[in-house]
Amino acid sequence: MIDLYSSPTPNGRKISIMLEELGVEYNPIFINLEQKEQFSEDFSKISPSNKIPVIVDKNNNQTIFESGAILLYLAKKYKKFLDDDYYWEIVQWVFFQMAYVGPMLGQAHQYLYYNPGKSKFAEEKTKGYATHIYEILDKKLSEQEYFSNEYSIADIAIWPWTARFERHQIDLNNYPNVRRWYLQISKRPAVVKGYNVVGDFFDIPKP
Ligand SMILES: N[C@@H](CCC(=O)N[C@@H](CS)C(=O)NCC(=O)O)C(=O)O
Repeated sequence: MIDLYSSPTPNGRKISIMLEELGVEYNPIFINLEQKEQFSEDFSKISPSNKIPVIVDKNNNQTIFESGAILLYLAKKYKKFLDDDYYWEIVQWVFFQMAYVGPMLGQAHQYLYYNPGKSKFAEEKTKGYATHIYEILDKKLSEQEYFSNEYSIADIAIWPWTARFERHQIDLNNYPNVRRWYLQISKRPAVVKGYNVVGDFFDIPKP
């Protein structure tokens, strides 16, 4: 059994989607970020950065924080969604998500969605980053169906962030290849199930 500490956010959803895709038995535990449960003494012991997601694999007593590391751990353990022949292609897109897509779109949400009007500079800067990110995603997806030869942890890492397109003010209709990929992945039963496992439930946004 794997315990998943999570919240209904892009980083949390990556892991519930992965676990659903793997068909692994897991126990989702809601960490209510609004109520600051991430700072509780117990949670701090398994999450040094006080952030979700975290997994505790009870089978071997392995605790892991950071969603990219968790995806790599699960892919390696269950030998799925990380094809050896395409290992570096997949890993580079996972790192691209971790280092650029997540941090920049996360900042865009702060300035464009939660705090509009506070800093014109930050709004323009993060809008520019969001546009750049979608241009990169759209180009790659114009060349192939997924971020690698087949559906992989790269898609699982990136997709939940694109599901927040409204918050970073991106019209998916301007990125036809991302739109095609986004809608295709939205229909996967594991994605539909993994989208809502803790906290309030939401519909998957449609462009
Ligand atoms: N790089 C981390 C980022 C995790 C992260 O930012 N989690 C957010 C939710 S999506 C969080 O727990 N925020 C709570 C806080 O910052 O207090 C990962 O990918 O796991």
